[in-house]
Amino acid sequence: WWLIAALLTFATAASAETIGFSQVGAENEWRTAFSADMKAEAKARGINLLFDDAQGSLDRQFAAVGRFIAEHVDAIIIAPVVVTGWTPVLKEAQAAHIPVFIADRSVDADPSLFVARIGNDTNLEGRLAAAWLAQASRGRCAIVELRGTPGSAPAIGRRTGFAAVIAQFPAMRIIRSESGNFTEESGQRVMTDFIVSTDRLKGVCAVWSHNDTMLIGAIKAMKAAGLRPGKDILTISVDGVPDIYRAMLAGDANASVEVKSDIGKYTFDVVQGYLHGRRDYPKWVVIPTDLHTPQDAAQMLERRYGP
Ligand code: GYE
Repeated sequence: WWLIAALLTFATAASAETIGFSQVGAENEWRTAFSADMKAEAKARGINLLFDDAQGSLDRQFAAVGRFIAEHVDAIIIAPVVVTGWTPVLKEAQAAHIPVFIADRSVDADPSLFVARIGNDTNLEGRLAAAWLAQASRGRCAIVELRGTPGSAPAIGRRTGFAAVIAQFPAMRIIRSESGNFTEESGQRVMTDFIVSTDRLKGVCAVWSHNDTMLIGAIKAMKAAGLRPGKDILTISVDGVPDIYRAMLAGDANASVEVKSDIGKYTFDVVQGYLHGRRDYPKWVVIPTDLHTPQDAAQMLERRYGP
């Protein structure tokens, strides 16, 4: 019997997949929730996950992917910091016959260099945000914009989508726009500058932030200046993290476009399906998105993160 047991152990060990995952960093609550979900999902599926946190550095990402290739992993998942620069490293993986999957953010590279991207529609997020604001402001609004990390897919897509919709409304315009790098501190700092440079947001009707976390920082800056976000200044942001629902319930925020962070299941379904022989995946496996307001903030908090 020990022979059978030994063979069984060997068979299970041999079938456990080793998958490398190069993650952007840990810049905010959305990102850390995504990392935690990927780890939990890999564990539940018996995947040996090699996790690398690039701390926002593209060079660190390239180095991590290089290591995964050298270690002959079964597959590589990349959540790219920025869209550019990926061709050489993707070609290296292809030459080593290791399939690559792009998760969350997109890349600007020949699609034949990766199997599929599993991720959200950042342009749609920008359009949804602008459509909400057009309604809430009746199409008249001077906007300050907090942008995400320069060169990152969500900063590009959200800005473009938002701009396309407000272009339909002659009385809606962006009067200030600055990057807050998707972090709370930068969001707070940039908003403090906006408050000074616009004489305490005089005439400003809304803050549009490429993510919730920067807006949380901006809310702090506005409150510190005696302004009333969520009341005198409309807010609209993206992600749907717990803190934004709490801010909505406190009356400090008005709306957020949800981007799911528990996307490990979507990602590993595709990666494992591919490793087991499925070949009919589209290049883009879309993760759906929707918009939430104080009306359903309590439900959202409960649904996603427990009481
Ligand atoms: O919105 C932001 C994070 O790529 C969708 O990155 C993601 C974005 C998310 O830093 O909070």
